Amino acid sequence: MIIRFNRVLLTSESVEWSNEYMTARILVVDDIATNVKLLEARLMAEYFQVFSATSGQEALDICASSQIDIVLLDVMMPGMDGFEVCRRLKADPKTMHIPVVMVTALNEMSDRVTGLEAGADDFITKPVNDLALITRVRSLARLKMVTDELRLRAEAGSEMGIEQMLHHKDGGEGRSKVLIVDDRVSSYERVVKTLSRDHDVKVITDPQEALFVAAEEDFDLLVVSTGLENFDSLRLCSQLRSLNRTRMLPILMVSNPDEEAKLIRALDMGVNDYVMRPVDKHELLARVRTQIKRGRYNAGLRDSVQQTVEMAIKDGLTGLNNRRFFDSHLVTAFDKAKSSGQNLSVLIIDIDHFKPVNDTHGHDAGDDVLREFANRIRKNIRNVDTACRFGGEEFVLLMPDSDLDLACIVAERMRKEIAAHPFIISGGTKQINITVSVGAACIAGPDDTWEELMKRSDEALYRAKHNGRNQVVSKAA
Ligand code: GH3
Ligand code: MG
Ligand code: MG
Repeated sequence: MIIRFNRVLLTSESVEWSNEYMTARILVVDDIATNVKLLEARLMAEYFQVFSATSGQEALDICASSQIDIVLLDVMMPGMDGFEVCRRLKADPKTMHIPVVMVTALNEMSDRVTGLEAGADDFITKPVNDLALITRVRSLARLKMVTDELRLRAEAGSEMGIEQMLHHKDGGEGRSKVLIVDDRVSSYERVVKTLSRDHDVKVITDPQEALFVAAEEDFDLLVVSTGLENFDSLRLCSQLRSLNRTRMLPILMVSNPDEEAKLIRALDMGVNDYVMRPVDKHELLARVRTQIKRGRYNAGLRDSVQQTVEMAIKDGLTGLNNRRFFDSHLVTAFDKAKSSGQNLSVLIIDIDHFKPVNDTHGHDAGDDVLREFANRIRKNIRNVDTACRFGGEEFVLLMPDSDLDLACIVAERMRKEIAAHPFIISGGTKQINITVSVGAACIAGPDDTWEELMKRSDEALYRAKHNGRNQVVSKAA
């Protein structure tokens, strides 16, 4: 059997899951060789790739030099103990994103809390329960894939290192917004009391309402009780994971010891972590802190990816789409129009005598004109139209489902709007008159190509300039 993993696909807005077979690279750290062998055998049976280290230093070296997805870390080791290894991994920007699971011999609460405070993402106790081990490892591996993919995307578009980019971001300290979903006072009272000291806590007893509120407001973490009286908490979690707005929101479950099966399903669904009742105050605080920190780290990465994507297709001065975007979009729009038999028109709009604007009033004034010009274009087009800055003072407008007559009407309206109202420049101290020339063309017949379409609008623009500017000229095929 191969463990089935969810592979991450990225779009500019969201991270989505799709199913694919996948494995993860796991480092097992323990000073006792038999313990290593034991874990190794269990993980390898599930087709994980297993590495091993018998000391803290060796573990740090391996993490620094190879791609490790998860570390299973023994606490009690001579020399550097597990807590210290964990602290060092989490303090190093190069390894801080690797999930660490502490393996403790004792079921000591103080050990767990020390581990979480050292930055551990989870812990399991010896003797290791197979199902818990595999489930936690799978869940962490899946989360790490999201982070890795985001890191890659964010880094690809930036000259800065990712850690530098995130440096100014809040690392999870300070007050956060936590939403608790629980319909039993006896069960949430303690959680609210514990979390209220450090966080802004809101309680919602109706899961449907909770779903709406979670989608509308910006929470850092959701704490969902498995013991909801009138609603299936797993259903709520699956709804949270399917809504775009809440897909990436960290969820922590509060569960009962006899609900292990339910918990495993929840973790498979993408729930991030859990605490068992009776809830230990310190454990809850530590887990909440870890989840919030991780959530913010990923949110920071997503923002940078978003920015990178936008930078690649937007013109910095006007905010319109850039030439690169236009070139690829034109081909798509043209093919779509052709296969559906719909019209597609193109306007090329060029500012008349723009060079003298720069020469007379300065380059900044020229920039003012370009920005205002873009605003006026934006106001005059439909949602389905695409406006791009083609280069310099030349713009194009792609109009799906529009014939040449309609394109000319829009072009004429725009031309008038530009000519009728002077442009304000130089911080409001001056105003100047601007005119534009427009060339229009429309897709024609099954043999037309996008190259021909662009050529016709270009020729029309040339005519408009040649005939004295401040006018719209169209060219039929
Ligand atoms: P025509 O009516 O024939 O279009 O004349 P024109 O002066 O508008 O055309 P030309 O191509 O001779 O000059 C375009 C000018 O646009 C030259 C260039 O300095 C200026 N330009 C291009 N990009 C920018 C920009 O981003 N900011 C500013 N301020 N000027 C720009
Ligand atoms: Mg040991
Ligand atoms: Mg010009």
